[in-house]
Amino acid sequence: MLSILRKARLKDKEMRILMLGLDNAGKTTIVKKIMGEDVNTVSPTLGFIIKTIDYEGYKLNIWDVGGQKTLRSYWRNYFEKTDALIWVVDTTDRLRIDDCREELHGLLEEERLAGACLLIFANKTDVDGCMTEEEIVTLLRLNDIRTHQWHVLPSSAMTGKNLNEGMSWVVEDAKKRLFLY
Ligand SMILES: Nc1nc2c(ncn2[C@@H]2O[C@H](COP(=O)(O)OP(=O)(O)O)[C@@H](O)[C@H]2O)c(=O)[nH]1
Ligand SMILES: [Mg+2]
Repeated sequence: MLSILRKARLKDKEMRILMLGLDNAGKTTIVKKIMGEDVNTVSPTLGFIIKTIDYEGYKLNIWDVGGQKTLRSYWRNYFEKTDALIWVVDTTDRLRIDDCREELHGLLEEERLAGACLLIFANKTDVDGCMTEEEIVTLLRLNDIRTHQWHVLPSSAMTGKNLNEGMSWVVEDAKKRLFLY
């Protein structure tokens, strides 16, 4: 049933993308940068923000949900009908990388996210001393993921590095999985 709904929406060229990760990872800044907005005026997200981006003829509805510990229990309210999950990691935050891994692997067990592909933005790679892509793969145990198609990209919401590449992967993967083309 869900997959039928999904197909119908894809025919309308609409996708629902859920942007999650710990607080301060750069989710809101990434969305702003993609939208061409000023990235120097971001404040912590207390609830959620929905932004619609037109991308290669697709209407991408991006849900940017607050990541503070107190808000994480509300994430599940946003799972329904998600086509893609974008997990944003702060590559400068070594202290919380274990917390980040636990939250991510917990999410992937959610039945309602079963059909979604997973893009991981290893963000803030413009900062010296940040963790490398290889470190992120190891520390987040990405190679253990069997349930979802995943892809990791080093990114920067400041310079815009790999943001378009990421959105493009998400759109291509969603199209492929639905055998519409
Ligand atoms: N250097 C650097 N700072 C970033 C980057 N992305 C976000 N930030 C900063 O990190 C902080 C948290 O960003 P925000 O988008 O609010 O994170 P969110 O809680 O995940 O939505 C802000 O001070 C941003 O300016 C990045 O790619 N590079
Ligand atoms: Mg935010």
